[in-house]
Amino acid sequence: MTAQLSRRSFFATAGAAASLTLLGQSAFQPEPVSAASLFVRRNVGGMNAYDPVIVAYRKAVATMKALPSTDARSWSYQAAIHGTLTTPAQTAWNTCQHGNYFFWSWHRMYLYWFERICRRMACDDCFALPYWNYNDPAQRQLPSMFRDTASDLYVSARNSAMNSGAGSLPAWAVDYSAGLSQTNFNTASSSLEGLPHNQVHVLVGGWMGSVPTAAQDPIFFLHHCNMDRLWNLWLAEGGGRIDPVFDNTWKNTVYTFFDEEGAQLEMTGCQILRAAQQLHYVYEGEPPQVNDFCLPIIKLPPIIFEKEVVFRVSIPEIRLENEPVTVPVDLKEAKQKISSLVERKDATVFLEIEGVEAEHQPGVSWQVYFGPALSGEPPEDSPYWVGAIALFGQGIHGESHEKTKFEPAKFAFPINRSLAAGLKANQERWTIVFIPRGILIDGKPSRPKVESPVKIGSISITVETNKPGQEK
Ligand SMILES: [Cu+2]
Repeated sequence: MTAQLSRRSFFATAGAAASLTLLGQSAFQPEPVSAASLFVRRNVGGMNAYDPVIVAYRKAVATMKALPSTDARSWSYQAAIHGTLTTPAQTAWNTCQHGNYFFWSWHRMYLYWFERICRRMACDDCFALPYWNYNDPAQRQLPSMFRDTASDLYVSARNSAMNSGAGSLPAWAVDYSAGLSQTNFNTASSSLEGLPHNQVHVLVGGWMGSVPTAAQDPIFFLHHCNMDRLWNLWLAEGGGRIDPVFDNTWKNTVYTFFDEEGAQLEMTGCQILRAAQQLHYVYEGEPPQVNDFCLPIIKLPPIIFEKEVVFRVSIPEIRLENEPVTVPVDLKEAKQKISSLVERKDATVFLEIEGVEAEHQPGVSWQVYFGPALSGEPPEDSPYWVGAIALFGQGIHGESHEKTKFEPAKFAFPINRSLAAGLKANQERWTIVFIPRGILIDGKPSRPKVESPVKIGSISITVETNKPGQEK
């Protein structure tokens, strides 16, 4: 009885918050939350098809699929909010944010309202979305209930080996330590968007590999819960990590969604900073959430980040196809400067790869190596692996339309570790190598065929430095 009462008061609170939103976000006040009204987004690892969370999600998916597509709570409408090629576009369609600093905030809002709709559709007041923790070596296959062809969670438009269970995500594609170690919000968000986010989209493949279809696959929401969880984990690392609460555009840009009644509403960044306090959910197993606030008295960030180009790599025309591509880099003239930067604690050096584009989804990821000339494959734990390129959201001509204009993709890989190792070995001739990669099949690396070659516009070495800003 107590639980039910608190649940009802939760809905009342959330409803009040939603209507205040329409009057302007300044009126929004987070309510204190009691433990009983917190929803827990659980790890899907270890769940089976009969777990109440899975049963409820299945039911929600089936119910949403049965709604007419004009209903904003229907499966197809919800997926179209993320992206669609269907025209004419309805309210809120194609509003997903990729390749910019709204990536985390927009997807958090999207998951929140989607989850509330699922809760209603499943007639399960306790329902919360599960998350897929593919960083756990035991969870690199697609969760089993999503591979059951009789289930509403099954989609045939995926990499067939991922669907059969023979396929699994390789460790390099899901190791998010490089992203978590970045202290600048923009840098961290963009790094984690590139890896694991883009990697998982492209390697699960099929609908997941393309923005206009990705959210039609029920696994999308478990993948994005994990990305949302990584936002909390990133903040919990401390060390000056903070959300862009100093940035008016980030704080006040308004996005449109629909609630479980199908009513349209609007939301801003300031309303979703604190998952537990404002949105009433936590992730199973996460450290205590960090509570950032949009306070008007904050003038400047506690840390100011600045980025500058150190060295432009002169490159030939690069086309990434089925074979590895090697680009020689002569660092002689920049060596002094780079060695001094690598020693600084307040500087991160990046290999920036820009102007990345393809006609269609290549269906492949390129692992990027930056180090001495290679004879054969470097070992998996080589310090010279710096990241991987998988296109999702940006850089694909065939996915642009009048609502989402084409933009080339860009990637920035931290290379301090690689540079330190190379400089220690007194190395002057460097190489960048792009090696096409796919999923593991029966535990062994596969080499899928590249479906659309990738062009690279420019490569440079940049440095991001940080210095203390104004006291809060
Ligand atoms: Cu995504």
